[in-house]
Amino acid sequence: MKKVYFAGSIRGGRVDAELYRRLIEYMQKTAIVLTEHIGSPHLNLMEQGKRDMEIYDQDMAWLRESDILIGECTCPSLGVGYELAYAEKIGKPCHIFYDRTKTHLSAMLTGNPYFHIHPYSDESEIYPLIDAILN
Ligand code: 6IA
Repeated sequence: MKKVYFAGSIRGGRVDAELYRRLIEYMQKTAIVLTEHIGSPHLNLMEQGKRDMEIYDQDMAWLRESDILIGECTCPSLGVGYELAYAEKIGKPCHIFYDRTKTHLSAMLTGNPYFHIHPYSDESEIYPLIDAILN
């Protein structure tokens, strides 16, 4: 089974947390999702300090361990942007999903041919694409 690093906004905003949870649950049928906490409704966003260093170290280790990064980028997140750049640097394939009816993606992503970008206008379009990516 492929190891997926799923990236989604945390401090950038949790409006899409439920969507992340559904996507993660779906991917877990055929893959190992290293970052399943991204879909958790219980993250404490205000926690600060030393723990951030552990989060960073753990996430970078998971990213190096992963086979592929899948990001949901409708809700802009500095952390996800950072992860995408790091993933490119270490050569991990990156698939980016965003709802084209809700946002315009950064030119730093759409302008970089390294990234596989999948705009969608309905969530149902995502699932067959995930099937294709994970097989
Ligand atoms: O800038 P953001 O917080 O929106 O960045 C989100 C991205 O950074 C996600 O794709 C995660 O992989 C990573 N990330 C950011 N915060 C955490 C985290 N914190 N735990 C794991 N990965 C994270 C837990 C709660 C925290 C706010 C104290």
